[in-house]
Amino acid sequence: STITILPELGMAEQDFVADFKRYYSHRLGRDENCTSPHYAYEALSMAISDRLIERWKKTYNTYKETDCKRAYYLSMEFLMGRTLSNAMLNLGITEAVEQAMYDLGLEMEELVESEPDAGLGNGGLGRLAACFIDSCATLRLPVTGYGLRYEYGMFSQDIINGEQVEKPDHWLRNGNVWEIERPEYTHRIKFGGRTESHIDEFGNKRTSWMDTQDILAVPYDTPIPGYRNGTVNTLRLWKATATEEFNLQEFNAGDYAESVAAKNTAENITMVLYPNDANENGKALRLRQQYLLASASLQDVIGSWVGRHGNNFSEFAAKNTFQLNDTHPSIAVAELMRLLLDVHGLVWDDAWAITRKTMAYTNHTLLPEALERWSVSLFKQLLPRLMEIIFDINAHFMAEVSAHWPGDTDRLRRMSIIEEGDEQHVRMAYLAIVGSYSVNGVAALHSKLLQQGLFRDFYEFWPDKFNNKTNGVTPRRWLAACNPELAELITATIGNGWLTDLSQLKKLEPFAEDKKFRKRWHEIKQGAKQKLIDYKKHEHDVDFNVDAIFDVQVKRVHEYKRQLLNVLHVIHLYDRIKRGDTANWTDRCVLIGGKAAPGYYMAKKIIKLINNVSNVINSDPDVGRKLKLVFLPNYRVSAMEKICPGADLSEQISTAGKEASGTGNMKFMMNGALTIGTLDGANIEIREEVGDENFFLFGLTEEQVEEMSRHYDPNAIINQDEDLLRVIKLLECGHFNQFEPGIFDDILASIKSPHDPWMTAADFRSFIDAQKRVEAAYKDQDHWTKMSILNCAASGKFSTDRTITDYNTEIWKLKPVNIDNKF
Ligand code: 26Q
Repeated sequence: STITILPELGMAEQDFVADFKRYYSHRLGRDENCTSPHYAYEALSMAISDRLIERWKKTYNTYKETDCKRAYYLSMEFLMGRTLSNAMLNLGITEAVEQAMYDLGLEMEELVESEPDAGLGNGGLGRLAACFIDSCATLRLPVTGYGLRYEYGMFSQDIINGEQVEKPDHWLRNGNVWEIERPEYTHRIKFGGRTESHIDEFGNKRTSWMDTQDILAVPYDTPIPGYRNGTVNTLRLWKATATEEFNLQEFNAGDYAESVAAKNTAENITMVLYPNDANENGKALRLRQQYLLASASLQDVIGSWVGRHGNNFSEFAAKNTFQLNDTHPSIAVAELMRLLLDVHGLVWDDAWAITRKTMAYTNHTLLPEALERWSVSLFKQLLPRLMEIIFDINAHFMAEVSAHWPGDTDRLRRMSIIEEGDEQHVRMAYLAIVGSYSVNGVAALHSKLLQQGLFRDFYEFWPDKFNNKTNGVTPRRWLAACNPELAELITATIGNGWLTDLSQLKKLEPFAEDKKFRKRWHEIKQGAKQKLIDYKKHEHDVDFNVDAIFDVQVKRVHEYKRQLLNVLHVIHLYDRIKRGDTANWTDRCVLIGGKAAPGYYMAKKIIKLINNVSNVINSDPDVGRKLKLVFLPNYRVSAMEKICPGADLSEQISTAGKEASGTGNMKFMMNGALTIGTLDGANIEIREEVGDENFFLFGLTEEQVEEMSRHYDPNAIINQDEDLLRVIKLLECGHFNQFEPGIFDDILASIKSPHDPWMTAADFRSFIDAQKRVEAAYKDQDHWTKMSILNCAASGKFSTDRTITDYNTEIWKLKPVNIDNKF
């Protein structure tokens, strides 16, 4: 087939192939003797990247010329994964390129697989940022992502003797063909030093921040193409480098080697992503990273503003808005004040009015231990001017509160941005709330709990600031690209409108009653399961059968996510097999994957337990094909793209009230998995959309968890439940750690503790019963397929196109910009 690619740009197929060949042989200097697919991947990516550049410049210039209102998504994490397939999909050239590569004797899949993941994030929050910027581009919204260009992304996970071993992820080793360095937009970032104040000619207090040790922030831009719409937005990531004079000073003193070595201090700032998905408190390097992101991004936006409007900021808030991805970049509130006051000469009230109309804050967690606090002494040392400004913001804010509630000193203490105690701390969430015009949670339950619990006082003060934006995922990557067979069936059935309006999946609903359609749906699901088996065969010699339930839990390993509850269920199934209690058995293959924060002791123990249980079960001839347990090492974006099409059952089993939203739950649903889940985060909304009859609900509600935690007695629960008692006894007698005595004692103690905040024992019975309903349902394959179709059909709400449309209509208020190009 001769498929023409974008002839207007001189991008016909023959030109494309010529470009590919030229890059391969002349740019990269390879020939037919080169066996590594990596260079073919690079040459192909360069040829494709060329096809984005015209649109990118056009988009950039259109935003500038129209002087439209713009939004900036500030995030310490952008978990982008791979770029190649996504770029081809959004340009609409997937099939043409595949054919062209095939004609050259190249296997597309091999090229795609040789791209490293851009793992610049921990999990949900980072991947959400990536899905958001995809949807912004597709919705033609003028939104720029600002983040950090970590030299090392999320560590890669090896499992050795059942334990997690972290390996650094040097993802940039072979270069990155998708980024463009733009040294012309470098900004200077100050650290340390001291401040000095004086009164200016108008009687205003003015402050200088001096004797600082500066570093430079250099931007690297990645194109973010919309879905076949001509828009190409920008993800701008900052790299820290040393300043010129930083070296020179030392050089003049004769310490050449010292001065070159000192460069490291500066460049270390963006060296590595912090691999904790909860707060790692108090690390100075982390605060430096956060300030670098905030300051460089704000200077970038303000610099371009001043270029167009001079020092007139009267329209700044009407034309610019910053969305803060959790508190990680929330020092931007104080930095915007500093830039407006100290650099651009505004007075306090004007600067504060602008700041408060410009910043918006998204919260992603209710866990109190995950809330960011910085010690005032560290803050002062690293960022003295910022600390002063935060104290001033707090003084003004405290005056506001006491005007509203005169004499309520306890309220002042509770709401203060500065927490008093042995040592003073800055409460970053409060700084974000006070400095923002919008505060949102990421699912309905989560937003409600924020208002009634964590941020109750603030909600009482400013009810209109608070709102909910239920998360989503981009259907381009998480359905169209990762599951092309299912996507093709959907398009053949209801047309291709669903790609940009996922609510159209509703049109699949009647086809759940269509026998032929169901047969095809089932074939595709089984095919995806087989592919998953083949993919896993590389690493495991476990033989799992395609007719078993594929029961999947992939996410960061955390006690609140309760991978432990999942393992207890697996041990219970094993125990049933050993006791011969296998009437009406349904074969099951349990897949668990996820990384533990390197310093999280219990999470690492849980990984070890999963692997030990897996070894015992998978090698027991009594068990055979009835049950398998597999730990999937190094779970990451590109692994999820292979996993989610092949899942039958999605495990979303967090303790109610603890998972803010979850987004893996949405990817699985879109790909036709059924959910077994608690009433937590977005699970509640998933169940609402699909109906209780197509969802396996279990467990305590958030209120019941709260209530029970006051008189929780796990030992009584264990003793009253034969099945649980046997599971606990198997663990206690060391059945899964025959040669490693005592290694699971702490896990056992946590289950039995009346202070176990995750209430694993409390939900065991209800979980086991729900799993029984799963088994019964899976026996009726045809009915299961119906439910699978209905899950996909009901997943329309969980597109980030919907989420971003809500952010835009209720918070940002941007107008879509048509990039009028004929290509
Ligand atoms: C903070 C300080 C120092 C070092 C690390 C951190 C840090 C880094 C990442 C704290 C938290 C995170 C990530 C949190 C996260 O991913 N939260 C998840 O966000 C998803 C998107 O909204 C939700 O769906 C999940 O429920 C939530 O757990």
